[in-house]
Amino acid sequence: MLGLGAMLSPTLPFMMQQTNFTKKDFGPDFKWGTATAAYQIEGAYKEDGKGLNIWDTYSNKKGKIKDGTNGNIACNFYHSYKSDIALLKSMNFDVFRFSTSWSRILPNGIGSLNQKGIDFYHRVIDECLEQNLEPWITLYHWDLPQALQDKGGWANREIVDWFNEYTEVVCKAYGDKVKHWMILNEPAASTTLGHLAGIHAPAKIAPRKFLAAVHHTTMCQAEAARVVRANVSNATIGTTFSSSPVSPKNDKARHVKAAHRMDILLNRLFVEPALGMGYPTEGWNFISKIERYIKQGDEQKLAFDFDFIGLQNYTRNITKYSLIPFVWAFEVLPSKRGVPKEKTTDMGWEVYPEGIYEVLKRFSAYKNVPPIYVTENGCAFPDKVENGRVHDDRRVQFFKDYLAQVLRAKQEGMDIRGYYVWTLMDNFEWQEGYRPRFGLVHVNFETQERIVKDSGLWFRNFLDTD
Ligand code: IFM
Repeated sequence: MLGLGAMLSPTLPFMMQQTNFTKKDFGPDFKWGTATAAYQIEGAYKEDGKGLNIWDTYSNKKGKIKDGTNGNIACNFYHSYKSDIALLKSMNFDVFRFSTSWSRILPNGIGSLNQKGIDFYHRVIDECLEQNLEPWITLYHWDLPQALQDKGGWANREIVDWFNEYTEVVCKAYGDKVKHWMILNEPAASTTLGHLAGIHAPAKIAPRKFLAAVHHTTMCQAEAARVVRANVSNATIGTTFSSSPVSPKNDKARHVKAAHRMDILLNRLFVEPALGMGYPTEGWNFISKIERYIKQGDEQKLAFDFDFIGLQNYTRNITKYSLIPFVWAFEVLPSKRGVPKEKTTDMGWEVYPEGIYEVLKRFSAYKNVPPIYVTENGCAFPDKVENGRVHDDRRVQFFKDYLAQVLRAKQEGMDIRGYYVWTLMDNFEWQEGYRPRFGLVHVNFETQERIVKDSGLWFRNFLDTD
């Protein structure tokens, strides 16, 4: 188990990084892709038999999403998947990472299947294969069927069976065509924001439910991976984790303690049980209460021999002590610590390229860690369309700087096998709505017109070196 000391270990100055790299420097087998999520792009929220999910319910409530929007139409990917996959191919990527919508496939979460939903992902997968792109499926990217939320959702232990049932259906449907599987997307974000901070669906501020949800999510992480192993021949199985370097505001004991807790929440809570290390509870009484939800025999089931882990990194976190009960840790926002505006993104996150190196180094240091893919990295900036072009120079620079750090980690011997951009196209950014634009492709949400941004053109050129 790594402690705060390791997390704070100094890194080489950024100036020493290689900046004139090419695709070849990453090696011939390194995979390049883009990542997406069903709810953020598909739309068609009530079409062809799809059931509602917690984000349909949440975003359609007044006042929940900052710009008053919802994901009902989103990027209309449900109808435009062919041309969107063609755009991805045109930028010379190898991999399309997408998630399946649980309630499109099983409208009530369990029980009867929606054949039209199953057919949709067959069309997406077939289109990828046709274009010589590898489809990578994420089974859960935050859109729990509403019918299951009505039964208690992630706080109900029965979810382990529900999720296994859904996983088996998806594996049986697509397992002969899809060989790369990710079980969960960023479980730390969905449990914390959904059950503790109350700003993501199902929007609970409920510490006990949070602890239950964490344990059930961790159980699902490993149990569903076993279901994939049993149902898909030659599967490569992983799951993804959000990750951010965390450091205390200063070395005062209360801030150091707060940073330790923030680190557990942001970085350790899901990977350590998956690696057979159990829950990281030391020094945090609240988290140690998770034991109440652990039944006999559970502990042995939390680990799985994943073929890879996905790491997702955007920024870093500077933490200070807070009086807020249960958490007692708060981020000192970049704007409050003098980070200049040019060094923050449209999400208010600090651009901190060294951070991706730091998390790669840290996760690589776990004993028995499998190979790592960067399954998300990207940035939102306020892009403008000018004469049919989007000159997103800051995003181009962001990718150059972060990729330099990924390469640095790889050259130091860390087993990093791929890099996937978040995200293919501008989309519904959860509680922020459509304002933050993360895409390589600009989307006009009135007309659904697409324009490949300069960053997409940069990748097209960078990846065109075979
Ligand atoms: O849009 C999200 C994605 O769904 C999960 N990872 C972070 C992205 C940017 O906030």
